[in-house]
Amino acid sequence: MSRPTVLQVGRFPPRFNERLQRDYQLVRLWEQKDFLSERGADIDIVVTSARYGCSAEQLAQMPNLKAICSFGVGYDSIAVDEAKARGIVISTTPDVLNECVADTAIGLVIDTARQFAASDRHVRQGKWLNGQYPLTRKVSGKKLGIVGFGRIGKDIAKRATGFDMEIRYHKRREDPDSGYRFEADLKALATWADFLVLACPGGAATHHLIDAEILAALGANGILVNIARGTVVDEQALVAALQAGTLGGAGLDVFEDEPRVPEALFGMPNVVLLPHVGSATEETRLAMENLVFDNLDAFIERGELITPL
Ligand code: 8YV
Repeated sequence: MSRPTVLQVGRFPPRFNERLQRDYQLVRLWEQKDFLSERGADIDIVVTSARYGCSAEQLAQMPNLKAICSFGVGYDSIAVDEAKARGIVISTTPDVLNECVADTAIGLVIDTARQFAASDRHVRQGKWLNGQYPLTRKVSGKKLGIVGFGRIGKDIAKRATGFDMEIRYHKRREDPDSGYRFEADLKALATWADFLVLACPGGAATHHLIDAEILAALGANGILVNIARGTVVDEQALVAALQAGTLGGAGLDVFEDEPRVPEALFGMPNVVLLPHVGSATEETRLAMENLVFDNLDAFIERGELITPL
């Protein structure tokens, strides 16, 4: 393909923006808001992210679109069915972020159970001078349920074995080669688990999978950790369970309406709130960027993606 026109849906960090601008014939959608309605037919390739996505409405405005290269592993914000129906290929950035996201999951398990973030606040606010921080919950040797057992879920399990945890997982179909115990019934997994970690894709199929019933099953000593998508959890039910003390705690990297986080959670010491930073390290974000460019270049040169969906 000779010099295709690439649409960049939203702003990335400067290094990423500059490389796109330098190496491609680029349209920045946030700078030319009417471009799609006026000249959408010019666009050959979309560069987007799990955050910005590419909607069915946007797709309809780009009749000559051939490929979508997305930064991130999640694709719930991309109109995948509409794209596939038109033969538009999609790439994401799988694998390169597994380790950092799995590290974040384990970090949240530890921080939520041991309340390190709240203990840190205790020190900073001078409260240690008036007394010890209350006792918290042990992590090692506990029961860990993992919901979604793809590459990230397996990396979480691998790390948890180092903490002598007993591990079971739930997904749509059993993975007989995984070496871990499958639990077909999500409620039974939540009842069994001390920690329930969500590592499944977002989207319609998992919307509010974790509802009031599952939270009640996890119980007053149970901890929920979400590094997947905010939409997987019924956030109102989560807030209610934490307020009522019927759920032991929550470690959350993702929310239903980011960057808005329910203020009711702010004062809770048994809740850890992260601003969607699972993959946000220098090393991993560079690897994700490079994979976007590798996909773009492979598609422009050979009409093939390296990591197609
Ligand atoms: C990023 C993510 O925050 O990969 C994903 O699906 O949610 C994260 O790694 C996201 O890609 C940034 O838009």
